[in-house]
Amino acid sequence: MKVLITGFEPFGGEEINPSWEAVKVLPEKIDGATLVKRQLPVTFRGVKELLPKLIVEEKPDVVILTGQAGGRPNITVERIAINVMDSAIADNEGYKPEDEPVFEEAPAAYFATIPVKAIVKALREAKIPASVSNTAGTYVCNTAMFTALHTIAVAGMETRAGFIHVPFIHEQALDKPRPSMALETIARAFEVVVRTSIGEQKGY
Ligand code: PCA
Repeated sequence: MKVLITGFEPFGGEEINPSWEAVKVLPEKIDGATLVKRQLPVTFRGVKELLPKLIVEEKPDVVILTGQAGGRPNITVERIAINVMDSAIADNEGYKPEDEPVFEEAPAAYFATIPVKAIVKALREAKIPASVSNTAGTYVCNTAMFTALHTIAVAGMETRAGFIHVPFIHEQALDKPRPSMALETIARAFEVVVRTSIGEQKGY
């Protein structure tokens, strides 16, 4: 089994991105599955170019994409990615799309193919606050999730894919009254996500 797990570079004036910080500290193997860890750029163009290449080259059994959702208080497992790029802030190369499709010839949306509900249940059993999210937004994270699911669908692959949003870590929230979580907890959450995604049946 091979799991491609990604985190993002920092964006929005932050010095770190907790998603990549947590991916970095994961073990190389979880329950016999090999982890391929990659950092993604916070650019629409970058994820649309890089992710299809990575998925086609690595042929992972599971793709877990992760990103920061500053302001959310818990781990959120995204249920759906939509074919929209509509951004309130410019990405890391200054691009700020409005009402554009991710891909012209693609469906309106894709459901995650990792077991969303089972993951939330497993996280809660591990004493980690978590819930299902019904929107990954319309910024780069949604584009990454949509791109992964579209690539897999078009290629006819069996690969499961999904997206996990994480809160700020404490170090980012010291000077702002925003919810935060310990980095160790986020890393532990990712281990639970990987374990559940490789073990459970597809579906929600
Ligand atoms: N979060 C952003 C993009 C990169 C990241 O970590 C988002 O939620 O779209």
